Amino acid sequence: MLHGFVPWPDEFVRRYRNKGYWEGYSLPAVFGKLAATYPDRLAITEGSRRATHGEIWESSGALAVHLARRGLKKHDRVVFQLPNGIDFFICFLALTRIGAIPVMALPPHRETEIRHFVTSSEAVALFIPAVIKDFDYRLMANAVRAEAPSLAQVFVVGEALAGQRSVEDLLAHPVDPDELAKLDGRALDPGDVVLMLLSGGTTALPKLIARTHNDYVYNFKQSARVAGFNADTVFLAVLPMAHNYTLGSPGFLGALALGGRVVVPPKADGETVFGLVQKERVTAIAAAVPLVVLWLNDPALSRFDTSSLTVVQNGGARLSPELRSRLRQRLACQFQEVYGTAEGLLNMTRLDDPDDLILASSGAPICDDDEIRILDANDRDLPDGEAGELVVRGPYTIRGYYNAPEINAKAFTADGFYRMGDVVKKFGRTLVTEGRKKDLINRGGEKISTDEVENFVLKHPAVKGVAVVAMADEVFGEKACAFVTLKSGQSLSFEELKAFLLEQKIAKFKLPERLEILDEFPVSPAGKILRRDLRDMADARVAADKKT
Ligand code: DBH
Repeated sequence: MLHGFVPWPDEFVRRYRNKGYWEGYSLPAVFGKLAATYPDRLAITEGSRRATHGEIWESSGALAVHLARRGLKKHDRVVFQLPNGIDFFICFLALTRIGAIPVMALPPHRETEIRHFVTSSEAVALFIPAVIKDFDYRLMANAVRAEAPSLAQVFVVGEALAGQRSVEDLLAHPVDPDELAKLDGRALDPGDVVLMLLSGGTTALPKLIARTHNDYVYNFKQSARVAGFNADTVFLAVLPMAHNYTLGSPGFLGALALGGRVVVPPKADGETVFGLVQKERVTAIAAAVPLVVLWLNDPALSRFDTSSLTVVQNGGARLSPELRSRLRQRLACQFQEVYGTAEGLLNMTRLDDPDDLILASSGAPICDDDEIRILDANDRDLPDGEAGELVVRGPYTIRGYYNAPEINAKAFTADGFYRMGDVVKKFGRTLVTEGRKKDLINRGGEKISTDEVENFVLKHPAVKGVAVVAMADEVFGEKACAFVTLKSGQSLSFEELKAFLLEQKIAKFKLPERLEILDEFPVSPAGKILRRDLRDMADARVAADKKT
């Protein structure tokens, strides 16, 4: 077992096995079995490229052998930053087949974040694309490697720089089938860690979420069942495949595991997406608030035949009843709200729920053994219908972050319930999210840690104090607004702040989208910054700007 992983207590291990949630086989074994049974079944379509289960299994096996030869082994952490596509799945499977642990970074992450993932996971390797939209990931990788002694190898999908390895080059060399058989023959412990996800982040730096084969296979299979996925499912993977939602909730792994196939669009606009829905007869899309808004306002939508669609999901941030209803009407398919977290718990509306739940609720847990409670400020249980903090224990919810005992003491209750950080009302098993306890900004599903961004802003020499808060936005729901106090005689423009933050090599989605300079912060009698007042101020100023 990986050191630093927090296991479930024995009693729960027994329960989850006995009830059949933990089936006892590894994540790659799920796809090995599919490849053996249906080698010629189409798995992923990416532009003009198509790959069957057999082809993907073969390539990932060959790559696994090459990686093992180059020293990668069980429990090695590998920061994984690939864009959506066939190669994503081949590389992901290759790593998990040798028991190495992909740490799922996202394409927008930049040097500062990648360095943190490498350092905190003690990664020995990095998987990156070559260049996307003028950004050269290979140069970033070299800069990270120069400062991170653990990072021995960089693997590039595409052309590699000197000292790096191209995945295509590796795959051009055939491998000895015996060598692969030997490698695949080494049984993986299904109770061991298969991958690490990044937390939505309330702390200055994202925490690592270690998920096991047993729990993650259950996560994607069970959520796929709740989404009605089957062998006829054609799943459109439009959001990042490295994110828990599109990875395994149910995501592309859930669609493939139940026998369906996956389509990867080159872009997320209405024309592209619905052109592909028509062409590939897509049945399911995992969307998020900004995409729904974009699509519903796109006249292109009416030009395409979308009759193949059976379900459109929304995850990341709650979708309003109005938009749920419009989506259902425009696309003539069912709507499904997915309220989940990379730490585990997934809630989904059921496809046959009554309309009031489909249109207004946050769904119910996907497993009967998800123990959910709503707690007051003193950790006492609240009755149904009263808003409090949602906490959860269950067969696919972690018992602790990787290697983070101090954080775990706060993020979990003494009896092992994970604190979701959301303010929620419960009605039986159905949940309705109301707000949030933790300090973060939910930018259309993308979680931004205010703490993290404040630390970056504070580095500016003109800045004395800062508070980053959520401001309401029609498309994203929330965006970040930075309130700043300045050192005497200093000035700071919005453009200067943005340029300064970009110089710190962080993901663009974290940048504040408004700057307000204050003489001093509104504070409580105890001297605490009144963030609620700042949020109201931000909303008032946005509204005032709109009028002029
Ligand atoms: O926001 C999330 O992190 C999220 C949303 C929907 C998630 O992790 C998931 C489904 O699995």
